[in-house]
Order: sequence, then C-alpha cells, then structure tokens
Amino acid sequence: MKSLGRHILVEFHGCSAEILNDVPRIEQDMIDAATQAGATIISSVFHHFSPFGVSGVVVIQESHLAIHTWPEYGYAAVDLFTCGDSVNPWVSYESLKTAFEATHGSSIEINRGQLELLEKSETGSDAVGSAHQGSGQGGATEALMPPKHSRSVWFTDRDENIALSIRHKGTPLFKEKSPYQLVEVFDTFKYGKMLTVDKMVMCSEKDETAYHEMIVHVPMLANAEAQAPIKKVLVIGGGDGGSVREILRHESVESVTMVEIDEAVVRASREFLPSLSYALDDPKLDLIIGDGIEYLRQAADESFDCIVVDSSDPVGPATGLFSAAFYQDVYRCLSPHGMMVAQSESPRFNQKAFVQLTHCLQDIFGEANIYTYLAFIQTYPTGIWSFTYGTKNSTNPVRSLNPATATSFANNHDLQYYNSEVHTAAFALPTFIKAMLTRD
Ligand code: SPD
Repeated sequence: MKSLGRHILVEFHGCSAEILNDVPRIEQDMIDAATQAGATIISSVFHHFSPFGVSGVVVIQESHLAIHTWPEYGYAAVDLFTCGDSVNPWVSYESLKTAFEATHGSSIEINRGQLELLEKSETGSDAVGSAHQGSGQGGATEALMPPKHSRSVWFTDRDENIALSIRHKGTPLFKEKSPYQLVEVFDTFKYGKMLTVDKMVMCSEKDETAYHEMIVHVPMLANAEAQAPIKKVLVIGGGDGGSVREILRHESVESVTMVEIDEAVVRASREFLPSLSYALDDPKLDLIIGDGIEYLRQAADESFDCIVVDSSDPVGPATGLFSAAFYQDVYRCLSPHGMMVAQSESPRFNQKAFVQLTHCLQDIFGEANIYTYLAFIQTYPTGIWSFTYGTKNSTNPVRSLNPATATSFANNHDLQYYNSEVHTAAFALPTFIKAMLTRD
C-alpha cells in the first residue's frame, strides 16, 4: 500500500536507567540513529524532566524521530516517522535498541497518508514548493536553503518544584563519575563553560564573579582596617579556584590553604576554567586534596584569620559542611580576631538548609555575630543566593566598611560585581527572608 510516510511506534524495555536520564547522550543517540538510517538532520530539541525523564525530537529532512523516557521503569517510547524511500527507519530502531541497552523492544508500523485515500491539490504543492524530501516534490526551498542542523539541549538545575535551565552545545566537555559525585563541564551559549556536580550548577565563566567576589571581598574588606591584618586564610571546597583567586588579591594575605575533597573538580577546572583555576598555581597556596571536615577536626586552635566555606550544595560529600560539629571546629580554629563566611544556599530554592545553617551558626557564634547577606547569581535556581558571615571579633560587616578603601580596591582589581554600595546593600534583607530567619 503506497503512503506518504512510515510511522513506527516503538517500545523499548529493560533499558539502562542512567542512559535514559542523560539528555546529551540521548540526543546524540537519536542523531546517530537518524544519520545511520540515511536521514538529513535539521534540528533537535531535548529537555530533561523532573525528577526523571527526557523528551526530545530530532527533526529530519524526511520527517522526525521523537522520544520520551521513563528511566525509573527502564522504558522509552520512541516514534520513528520517515517519508520517502531514502531512509530506513528500522536501522534507527536497531541503533537505538543497542544504544539504550534495551533487553527487548516491540513495535508497530503504520502507513501514514495512504495515497489511495488522498486527493492531491495541484495548486497547493506547486505554489508552495515542498521542502519535505520524502514527499517527492523537491522544491525551491530545499535548493536555496540546504538544511543546517540546529540543536537545542538544556541543562536543568532543579528540585521538584523549581528549575533553572541553561542551553548548552550538547556533548559535555568533561564528564566523570568521581568517587564522590558526577562532575561535568558544559559549553553554554550565554555563560561560557559551566561546571556542574551531580546535575547542580557550581559556576560558569560568565557569572562566577558575582559568587566569588561576594563570598571573599565582603568579609575581607569588612575587616581590612582591623588592627590585626588577615594573614592566614583557609578555604574549604572551592576546587575551581575562584575563591582563592579573589583572596590572593588582598595584600595582607600571606598564605592560603585550600582543602578540596574531589580532585576531579580541580582537574576539570584546570582544563576548562583557566580564568579561575590559574590561581591554584600560586606559590602562596597550599592545595590539599582531602576531606575538609577531617582537616579542620585536626587543625590547631586559632590557626586561621579567615575561613571561607565554598561548598557545594548539602547533598553527597558536602552534607557535613552544613553540620554543627563542622562549624564548632570552624569557630575553634579561628584566631581571636578571625571571621568566617559560608555559602548558605538560596532562601527560596533551599529554604530549609538556609534557615538551619543560619540558626546553627547563631548558636555557635552568638546571634549578634552572624550576618546574612545576598547576591544575585544568574545561573543558580531562583537567582537569589545567600552567604553567612560570622565574626569572632564582633566586627559589624557594614559599619566597619571604609567605602573609599572598598571603592579603590574594586576599581584597582577591575571587579565585576562587588563595590562598596553592593557591599552595604547586600545586608538589607527582604521582609520575607527576615521572617524565615526569625526564631520562635
Ligand atoms: N548550587 C550552587 C551552590 C554553590 C556551590 N558553590 C559553588 C562553588 C564555586 N566556587
């Protein structure tokens, strides 16, 4: 029976759950399956769904390949729709079955647009000129505009209710399952190279300055004119090097110790984020690959003037960096004039961690010695991010600022986010955030 198209509806069962949740991989598998079948790729759009699943379409000159996956069931529903004789959809079927490691697949084929049931309008096809290769019309559009493959692949940082998606170029530049987490680097369209761990954004080339300038210069400049200079700094986490880069701008600093648990983060950053990681080669830095919690447990009392907790989010290896035991060690290891700062998550995206960490620090440092401040981080879900400053010397981080010193520091170092006005304003909390932090 002659028809305009062949539509194969495919069920793949027993597939690898990991593959079925991997957007760039599925996109590549679908593109490969189309190419192997003899199709010409025009465009692809792929999305990740929360908490699991991928949907996507590869538009081909001869129609389309579409997919939706349920990794939790090891199941993928695939549509293979082709027009004309130049493409064999069964080649795509076999290719995808292998790529998804399916234990079995089933399918039905439907003829779409059966010619004996159709009546062809002469005016329509001649006037418009069909670019649809399989329709047999050829056409002016096709001759003048050869198809160009455009991709639309998105990284999504999300929980069950909120997500932030960033479009990237598809295949990760770096992908490694370290003993601690999945470390990846993506090449994004708007934010340059972007480092992620366990599918959460850590930093990107184009907006990392907001995070690193704010986590470092707020505490450092608040204490810049204190009687005892800040000489010894400890960074927990921070394997990309951004925090160390900012700390080393301060001339009083004599040494920085950084304890990063995951050498894969350091390696990925050295290779793909050189504008941050160059600081990791500074002679003032002692870079330790190890467990920051254990390091502090064994560190001497009062051994650091400033401790920066540049952690990832409170899942996996960073969970302990949100605990009271860890911050008791932070307090103990600070010199009498010392202070600390921690990234304390998003008040909206991770309200529980934000509130719990603030209260935990208040219990350890005293409520009057803990200050929350905010910054806009465009690549983090909700865009609004918090830092928590704790002082052992009762320095108020707003009143102690010398605006002239902060201004000339920001200008001299060509800072992109921090300035003296931002420093002061960052401590002004919206009412709903103050309310979150109010203790019963
Ligand atoms: N979801 C992002 C939490 C912040 C993690 N720290 C980023 C590391 C940058 N040095």
